[in-house]
Amino acid sequence: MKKLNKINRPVLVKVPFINGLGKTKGCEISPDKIVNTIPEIWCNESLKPIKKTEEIFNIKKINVFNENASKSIEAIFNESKKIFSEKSKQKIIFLGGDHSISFPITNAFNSCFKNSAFIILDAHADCMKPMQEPTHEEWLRALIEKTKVNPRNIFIIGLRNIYKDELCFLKQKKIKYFTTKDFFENRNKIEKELKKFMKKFKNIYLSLDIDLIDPVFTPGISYEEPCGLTSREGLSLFQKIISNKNIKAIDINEVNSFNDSKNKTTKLATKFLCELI
Ligand SMILES: [Mn+2]
Repeated sequence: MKKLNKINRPVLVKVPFINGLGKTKGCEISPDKIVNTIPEIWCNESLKPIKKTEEIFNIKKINVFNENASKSIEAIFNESKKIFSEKSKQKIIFLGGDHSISFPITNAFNSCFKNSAFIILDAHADCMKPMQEPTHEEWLRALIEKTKVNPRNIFIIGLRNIYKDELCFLKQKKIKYFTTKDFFENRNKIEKELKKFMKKFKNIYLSLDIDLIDPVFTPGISYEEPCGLTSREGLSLFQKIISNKNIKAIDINEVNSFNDSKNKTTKLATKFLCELI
């Protein structure tokens, strides 16, 4: 009985990996910081009480080697593949690290689930020309160019500062993307499209870069991009997405604990996390 109970808890995987050419230093300590902040959240927004951390999540950690990106990427790919193949009935949550963690995890997700799809909430497109070991600014392009992920199965919301090359790439690959401006001008239409998208795919991965939110609410990030969503708007969008049963795995990344002030960003990420119980 006890064992069954354990299986039924959402799996929470710490991934303390950074590959941001030094600019994301501070993100590697965030998985521990976020987990340690769970006791500050007494209930989620459905007023479901948050019990002891180890009673609500089945916590795992992927061992990474921040001085060796290629070894780390391989370890994250292999470990997440193992976790996906356990076929948990609950959602699987990964805590970064910077956004580079999403390259090996989404690659593993796509190799474990047929016709998988990806929803990405991010201020940046992360579609710069990838290096051998894709950084947090390149992971999505690497995923499309180096793996079998279908670019038409990608849905991005929140873009507000991207390079010309990235825009060309998004258009050329026919990736569905919406800017922060689009979101505010056509929120209902985008949410309807999102709903349709989520109905179409049985296995969806959600990646949340915390810079979707305005830096006023999130001082603990590596690149500040003004005029983002408020924390309320971001959480409400997140709640709408995770309520869909086709969302099988989620990552929350780019919380930079070194730049944080009064634990604000960490606590916000923890609040997002607690919506998943
Ligand atoms: Mn990103």
